[in-house]
Amino acid sequence: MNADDAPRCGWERAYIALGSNLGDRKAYLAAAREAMDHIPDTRVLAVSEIEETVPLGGVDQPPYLNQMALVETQLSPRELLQACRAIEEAAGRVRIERWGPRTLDLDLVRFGNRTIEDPDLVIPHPGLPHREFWQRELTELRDYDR
Ligand code: A4P
Ligand code: MG
Repeated sequence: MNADDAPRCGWERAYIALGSNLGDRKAYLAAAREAMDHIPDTRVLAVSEIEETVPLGGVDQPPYLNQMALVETQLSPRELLQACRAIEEAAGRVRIERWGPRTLDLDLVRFGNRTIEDPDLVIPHPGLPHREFWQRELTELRDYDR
């Protein structure tokens, strides 16, 4: 049995990173927060401040607005990832180039205490140790995660 198929045990807490560097960035983040609150069996408990960050990954692209959301969910990690992808698609996200510019990117950073290493889902997100802004945002939300 892989970790994602483990029986559900009620509500679990997960962190979702929001990022946008194309178009009306603030509006994309606002729409994503609203849409996340409408994911079935999921509620947004708290969000961090929005911060503007220098693009990582070596592709020449505009600066990002980044934000972190703490959610509580009864979905599995894979179901939550699928819901996030549907929200990205609704924001008109087109995947042209890996690490490249995007209207909206939603990454699953943590999911409870789970560790998952599947080809299409890695938890905690492997970018976490390298992204200071994610670490700052997680620290900001720590008091809500009890
Ligand atoms: N995937 C595996 N694990 C996860 C996870 N925990 N959360 C898979 C989300 N997705 C996960 O993602 C590529 C594949 O990763 C998916 O098929 C999914 O199954 P994608 O969103 O299609 O492509 P991507 O976003 O271009 O690639 P990736 O590797 O997710 O890049 P990142 O880490 O999202 O980086 N600079 C700043 N300042 N701020 C940013 O937010 N973001 C990126 C994108 C680059 N530079 C940035 C920022
Ligand atoms: Mg991504």
